[in-house]
Amino acid sequence: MRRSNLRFILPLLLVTSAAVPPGAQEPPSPPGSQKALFHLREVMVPMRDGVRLQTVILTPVDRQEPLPILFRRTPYGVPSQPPVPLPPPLKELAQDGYIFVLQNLRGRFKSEGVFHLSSWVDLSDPKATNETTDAYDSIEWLVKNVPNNNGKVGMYGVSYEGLTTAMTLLHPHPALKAISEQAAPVDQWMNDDMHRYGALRESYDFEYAVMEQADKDKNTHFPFETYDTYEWYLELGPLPNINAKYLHGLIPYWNSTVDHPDYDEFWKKEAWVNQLHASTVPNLNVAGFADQEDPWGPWQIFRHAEENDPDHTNFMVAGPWYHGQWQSPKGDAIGLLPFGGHETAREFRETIEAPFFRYYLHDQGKKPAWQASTFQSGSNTWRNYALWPPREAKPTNLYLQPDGTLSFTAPYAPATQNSYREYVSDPANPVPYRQRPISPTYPGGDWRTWEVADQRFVDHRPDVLSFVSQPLEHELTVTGPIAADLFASTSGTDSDFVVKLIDVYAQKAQKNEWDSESGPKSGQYAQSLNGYELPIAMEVRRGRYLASYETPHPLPPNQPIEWNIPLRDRDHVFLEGHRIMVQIQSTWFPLIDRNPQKFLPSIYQAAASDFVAATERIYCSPDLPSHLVLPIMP
Ligand code: PG9
Repeated sequence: MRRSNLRFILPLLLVTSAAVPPGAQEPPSPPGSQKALFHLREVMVPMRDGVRLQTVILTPVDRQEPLPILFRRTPYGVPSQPPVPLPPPLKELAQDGYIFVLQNLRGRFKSEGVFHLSSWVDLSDPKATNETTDAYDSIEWLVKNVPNNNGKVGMYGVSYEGLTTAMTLLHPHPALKAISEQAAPVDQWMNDDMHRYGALRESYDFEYAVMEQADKDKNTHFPFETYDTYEWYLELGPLPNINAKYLHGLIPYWNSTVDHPDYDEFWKKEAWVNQLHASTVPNLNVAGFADQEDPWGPWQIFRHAEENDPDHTNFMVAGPWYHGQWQSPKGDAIGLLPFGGHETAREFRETIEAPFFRYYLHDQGKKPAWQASTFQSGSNTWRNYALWPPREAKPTNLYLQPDGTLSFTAPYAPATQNSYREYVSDPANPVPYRQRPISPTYPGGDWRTWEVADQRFVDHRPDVLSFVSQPLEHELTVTGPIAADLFASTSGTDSDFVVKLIDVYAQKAQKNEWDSESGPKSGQYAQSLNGYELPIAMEVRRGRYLASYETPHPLPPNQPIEWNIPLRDRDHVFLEGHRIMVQIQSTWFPLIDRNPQKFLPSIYQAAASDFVAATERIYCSPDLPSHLVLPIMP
């Protein structure tokens, strides 16, 4: 990439930051007067092709005995000072005694080589280098060269750092004894950061590619001219304008995205998890149910490793967390929603993460007695499961009814034969994915919690259909994978459907809330949660990829067809008195790029005139019974 050109094209306006990974980590405390707990040494570690990677080794000052190494590999920058005081995510681990090692990936900051922002691994090519081989070579060097290490290495990290951790599973170094991948993506076309089943995550893909590839030495934030990016992306128009007006072909990942609209070899190589068929290293997978970036990957890694796990070394932890929230200091709430007095992040680190590494790297304590552990939302309780999904969970259909209600009974003939509900989806007026103004993805904080935002901000829109149940007479627990099975038609030849499963909190008269003796703070919570529409699961599918991910097909206009929309694994209790809601819409902007609603060979070549309004119908009849499948616990 001709980096200097980009600097010229975006003069002065690039807002930059270094060493601040996106996601949960709160900024490290500035160095204070406290005594450093670690010695810091920076080294350049050689890889098999001669490229050297910038690596920081933090050795505890007060430990004499040989210690295991905890290793993290990042594209976001490594510290130049020992952390003082110790940030919370390190504190719980540091108590057991570790040598912490942090390394910049190839091509980032002082590390040599080229950063590809990809997860290709070809193990059949002995000359190839990738994140799997770089981790292997680094561990080989570390165990031989770091004084006083005990020969055992662990790796962990969130998101990109989770990805580099997880990719060691494909060919682990023998000294690697335990890993914890946390929010690692596994297939960037199928899900997580960049796409959802082929539907482009426009704002994320574009803003992230700029952040990591505009400048090797920095994390770069695109200089939006407006604060409300909804307005910016709408004004931008079709996607070819990104290169035509702003990037001029200089950001490789963005170019690859628009050059490869379909699930072709480029993306299949990216899907590294398809090479994984066993639990090769003890692994604590961690996922956030409300992760706005990588909610899907950890579950795929868990399932792939389950294919062969005779020693039971493959574990899953999940909670109602935003991206990486389990590494924040407390994790006692997400957005307006308190976690019932639990400090879930601290509890996770103290009772799950630290004991996991203690067992495998210090030979102390016990192996987890469960396969999955979740912090269940709704009940606000930690739950352990011997198996995931639990066998007791019974897949149960919840039907969308033509009168806008939801029920566990299928629509019946003849009164409701061929019934449907419809709306007009207009790409010129797309549904915002969160309440405007929509600030840039990074570095602001409000991106983090949009997946739990009150959906009342759209339920009045004529292009959003809502279906809602009666208040529940008993609590209802859903544990395991959820899916939507819609029968839908469009008047166009391509279209998207977004499905949201929502927990509608009870509405009570305000007087009752203020009668409580628990004081104004809880009163405020109660008031803002009165009637709150809390998303439990949300996902989009793009019509052109219903029949094949590799070869897009036009949709038959005005003909109902089946849309299967996976809504991922969940663990949630809908409390008594709450209602269940399903919302359906066809735009989710600018999170997902607008579908022209007219079939084109590539949406990324669309012109402004290609975008047309379409009438969308959701069928709710005995023959075409749109429904959700909920894994209901007894
Ligand atoms: N979600 C970010 C990311 C991970 C892997 C690839 C691309 C982006 C991250 O937070 O690191």
